[in-house]
Amino acid sequence: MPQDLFQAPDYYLLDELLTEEHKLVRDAAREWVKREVSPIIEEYAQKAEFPTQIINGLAEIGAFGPYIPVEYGGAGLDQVSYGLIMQEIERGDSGVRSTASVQSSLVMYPIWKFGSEDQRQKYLPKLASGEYMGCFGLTEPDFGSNPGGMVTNFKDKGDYYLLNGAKMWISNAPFADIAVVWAKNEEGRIHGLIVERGMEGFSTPETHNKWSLRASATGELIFDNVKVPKENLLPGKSGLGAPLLCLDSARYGIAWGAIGAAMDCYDTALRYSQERIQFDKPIGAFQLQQKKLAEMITEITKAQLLTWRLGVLRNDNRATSAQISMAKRNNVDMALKIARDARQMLGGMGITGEYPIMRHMMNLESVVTYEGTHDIHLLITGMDVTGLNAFK
Ligand code: TGC
Ligand code: FAD
Repeated sequence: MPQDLFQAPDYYLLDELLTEEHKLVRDAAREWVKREVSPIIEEYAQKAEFPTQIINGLAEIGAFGPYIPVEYGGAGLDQVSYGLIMQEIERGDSGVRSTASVQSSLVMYPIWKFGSEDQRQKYLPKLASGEYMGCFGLTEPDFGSNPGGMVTNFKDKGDYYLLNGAKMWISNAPFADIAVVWAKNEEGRIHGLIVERGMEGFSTPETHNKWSLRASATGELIFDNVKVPKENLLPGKSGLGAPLLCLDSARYGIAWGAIGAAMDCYDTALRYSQERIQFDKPIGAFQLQQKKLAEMITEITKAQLLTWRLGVLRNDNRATSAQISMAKRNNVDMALKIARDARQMLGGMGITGEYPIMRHMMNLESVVTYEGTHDIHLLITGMDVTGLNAFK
């Protein structure tokens, strides 16, 4: 990829809504992405490999547990800072943001919120530093949008729990040291269990041939009579609401992250439109190309405002799950449309790895599906405003 010349659009002067700490955190993440992610990410996406050498850097910019208290190794930041870090990382690549989202919101968050003090002490500092990497197993081959139907289960064997079943489409699975796994007990109640690599009967085969999120490692989790120590059960919360609370936090991060991908596509297309000459004029002088750019910056600005407000509500513990669904759905859809338009603006160059747009576009096809599909989030909004359930 050519040199990373990214300049973040701020059409409505939204920087004025940020604190000095927000800007410091964001700028540190932005500089790190320019230095450590942009120069290598295309190569890793092409070879379908997660760049493990960036794990320490992710930990250093506070991307692992930004809002987890400092006493557990987290950065102790607020929700807007968390969002800004996700925005900057996804500006580099959605797959890298995935790794950070899973580690923070789907592994550290449940251990922090539903774990015992011993579990917090044992796992959180190592997850914050990147010494341990984690993954989150909710989805199963036959239960994606409907995780409540899961069949992965555990039985109480006195000294330990015996875990059986399989999870599919699990980000970070191939290299994770631990997995937070959601499974049903003998009464059919969902609980979270911490499964460690090396436990007998536990394997994590990698999923190959993805055209999307190629720089993120995805795999299965297979449990064949795995003996899980009883102290590895998360004691603080059970039921589907427990994993869904983790998803609230991760979906919120994705709402910010998608803005990052959209900004990168817009910024690339804007610069190209000023440099590329056709019919003796920069293509940015043609009305059709201006329409695309004007609509992009309008949608980015609307998403920035929506998401900043959601961050403020989350800082006050006032954001609802349905509000988070609206932002995740809107922002990912917005980013995907911008990526498609931006790709067209680059003509043939848009399909090459010389520019980041095609990679963002392909990545966003996963982002629009995971953490609740576009349709599922629409149904959540529909149910919230009507009070009527259209899922079942
Ligand atoms: P339903 O009966 O509505 O609810 C069951 C219980 O959960 C509570 N609840 C929530 N709690 C917290 N946050 C939320 N967002 C919640 N939504 C529901 C609810 O109050 C109830 O509690 P209780 O105490 O009454 O039992 O459940 P349902 O079976 O009808 O399903 C609802 C539905 C469809 C919205 C939900 O299942 C859903 O969101 N499905 C989508 C599944 C999904 O998002 N999977 C994501 C897997 S992880 C992933 O994709 C990671 S990608 C990572 C990356 O790389 O970034
Ligand atoms: P399905 O649920 O089979 O949906 C298929 C289609 O049917 C969709 O369009 C959906 O919107 C629609 N549909 C389903 N139900 C309804 C309904 N009631 N009304 C109308 N339409 C409906 N999961 C994890 O647990 N951990 C991870 O780390 C993780 N990482 C992932 C990484 C990648 C790259 C991908 C692609 C997925 C990942 N997932 C992960 C799984 C992801 O959350 C699921 O793919 C997602 O929830 C959708 O499930 P599904 O693929 O089984 O689709």
